[in-house]
Amino acid sequence: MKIAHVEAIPFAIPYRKPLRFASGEVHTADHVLVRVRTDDGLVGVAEAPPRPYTYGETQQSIVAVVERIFAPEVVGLSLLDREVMAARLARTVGNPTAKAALDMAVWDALGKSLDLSVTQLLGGYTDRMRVSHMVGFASDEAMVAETERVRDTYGITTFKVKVGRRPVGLDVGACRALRTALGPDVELYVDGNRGWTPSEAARALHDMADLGLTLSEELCPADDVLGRRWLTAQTHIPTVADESAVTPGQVTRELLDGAATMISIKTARTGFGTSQRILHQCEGLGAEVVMGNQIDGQVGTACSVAFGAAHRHSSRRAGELSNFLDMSDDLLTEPLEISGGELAVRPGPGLGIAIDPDKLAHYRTDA
Ligand code: MUC
Ligand code: MG
Repeated sequence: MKIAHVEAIPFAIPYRKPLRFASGEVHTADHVLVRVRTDDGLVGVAEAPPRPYTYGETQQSIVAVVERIFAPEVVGLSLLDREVMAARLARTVGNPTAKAALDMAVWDALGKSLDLSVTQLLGGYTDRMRVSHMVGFASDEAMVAETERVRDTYGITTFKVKVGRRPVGLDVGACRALRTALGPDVELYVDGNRGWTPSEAARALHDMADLGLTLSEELCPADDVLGRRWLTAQTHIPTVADESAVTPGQVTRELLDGAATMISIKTARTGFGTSQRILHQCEGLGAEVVMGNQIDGQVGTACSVAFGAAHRHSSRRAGELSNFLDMSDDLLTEPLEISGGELAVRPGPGLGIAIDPDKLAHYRTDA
C-alpha cells in the first residue's frame, strides 16, 4: 500500500469545437495524466487540466512540479497517509491542479486496494448527479442550437451560459435568445469569468431580471472587494465564487466578506481532500455549492461525479459534467455516458475507470 512511483504524462486531444469564455478559450485538451503506482502493483490515475490564464499552470509546469517537487515528497508514503501528503503538498502555495490530480490518483489507488469506490469512501450518498452543460461564446443562433442539441440528445435541462463580453448587451441578448428558445422549464445561470466591472455586472443583471437566472458566477474580479460586496447585496440571484475561492481561506473570505453567497467546487483544482474540506466548511456556514467544471476530460469528469455524488450537500444541484462531449476523443476504455440528463458514478473500485493504453500512446506528447 505504499506509493512507489508517480508519473506525469502530458497528452493532447483536440476539441471538435472550441470553448470560448471571458478569460480564455480552449481548442485542445492539453492535459496531464497523473499515474500513481504502489509497491503491490496497484495503479491510480487522475487528470490535471492546466488553465494558464486563471491559475498560471501550464502542461509543462504541471509535469515539472509533479515529477520534481511533489513525487519525491509522496513516494514511500502509505495510501492511507493522506493528511501527511496534504501537509507536504501544502508547503507549495500554488499549483492547485497538479496537487489535485496527485491527491485524486492516490484516492483511486486506495479505492482499488480496499475494493471500494471513491464515492463509497468519501461518503456514499448517491450514485449519480444531474448534469449542467456549459455554453461558451458564439452567435446567439449557435448558442441556441447547441443547447437544443444537448437537451434533445442527453436530456440536460440546466445550462451555464458564459458571459462577460463587452458591451454587456451582447450577453444579455444571448441569454434572452436562450430563454426564448428553451422556454421557462430550463434552468439558466451565468458565469462571467471576471469579465465585467461591478457596474457592468449590475447593469447586465438588471437587464436580465426577467430571465429567471438562478445563479451568477464570478462576474467581476476578486480584487473588486467592495464592488463584489455591493453587487451581491443588491441582487436576489445567488452569487457564486469560482476562481476567487480556490483554498479554504479564500472561501472564508468570499463568504464572510459578503462577496459571494455560494461556492463552486472543482475537484480539478482541490482534489478530493481539499474539496471535502471546502464542502464541509460551506455546509457548516450554510452556503450552497455547485460542482464546477475546469473543462475536464472524461477522467476529470469521473472524478467530479465521484465526489459530487458522495455527499448530500454537493449532489443537490446539477453538476457541470458534460464538456468532455466537445472533445474529439478521450482516454477511457469505456466512455462516460450521459442519459436522461444524468451521469452515473462508475461502478467498481476506485474511480471505476480504466485508461486505454492505445489511446494514451496515441495522444501522449512526451513519447
Ligand atoms: C468556469 O466555471 O469558469 C473556464 C475556465 C476554467 O478554469 O473553468 C472554466 C469554467
Ligand atoms: Mg466559473
